[in-house]
Amino acid sequence: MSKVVQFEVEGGIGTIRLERPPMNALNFDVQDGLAAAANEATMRKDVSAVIIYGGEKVFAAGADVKEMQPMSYTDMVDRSAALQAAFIAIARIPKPTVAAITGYALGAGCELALACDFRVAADNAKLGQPEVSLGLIPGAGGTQRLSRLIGPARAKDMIFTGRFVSAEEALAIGLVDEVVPEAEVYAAARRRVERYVGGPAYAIRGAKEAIDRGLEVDLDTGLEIERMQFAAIFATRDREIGMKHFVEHAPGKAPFEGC
Ligand code: CO8
Repeated sequence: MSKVVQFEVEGGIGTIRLERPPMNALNFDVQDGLAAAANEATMRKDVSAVIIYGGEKVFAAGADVKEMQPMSYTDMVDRSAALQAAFIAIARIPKPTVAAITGYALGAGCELALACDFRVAADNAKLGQPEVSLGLIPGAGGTQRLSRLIGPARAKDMIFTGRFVSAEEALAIGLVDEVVPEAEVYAAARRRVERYVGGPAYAIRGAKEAIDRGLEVDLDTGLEIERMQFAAIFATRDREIGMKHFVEHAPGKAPFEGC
């Protein structure tokens, strides 16, 4: 178990908790801990949804600049692959994921939130991709996931300027999905995903894979991914349970088994 990334499960919801005060700077240990936690969240049957949380004051202020500063080009060629692999592991958790954002979500911190399905932010949160101010560009998915989420022009504005975006603006441009008082962020994130506990896990998984993989390809290929996922779902027990319940009773509230 990593010291700087904890993984705890309660009531069917896994929480990946960053524990590197004061700013949860994402050093190599944190990056490796995130990859391990993503793997555990993926494999555990008792986990239906995942929250990524940095604590009550700050989500994460980016990669560890002090650790990166002495690195050479070849050091970074090697390390950047591991960093991207960690964030891809988070993005590929086949269950609903939500980032619970307090305080700063900057650089790789913002990119970590972008790797989740949803983002709940504190009303005083600040999000940004300030890498240009260090003479860098985003390196953990920011140029790709941010552009896909909020559109290329808004992403370019954030990335070219490096400015911090308030929670209010983030909500307006679709960078976050919900804004709540700081003290309520974790509870709001739990509320957002607890509806999936006891749900049709493989239908949700199939839908997530179809949406995420489909966004990476042309429409025709995306529709084919959807069609294959749709047909495959017919092999699940929950498909039988859900349709039988509809026919014999009414829509909704089917007693799914998660298989
Ligand atoms: N890395 C390392 N240390 C940090 C970081 C960071 N990203 N952010 C803050 N700290 C440290 C500060 O140096 C300070 O340390 P100390 O107490 O030893 O001096 C401590 O945290 C507290 O920070 P501040 O005193 O600066 O606190 P403020 O409240 O004044 O400011 C800010 C908070 C606004 C968050 C400010 O610290 C800041 O701007 N931080 C840097 C933000 C940033 O530039 N993030 C992007 C980093 S680059 C990146 O993420 C690239 C991703 C791809 C990398 C690929 C790698 C493989």
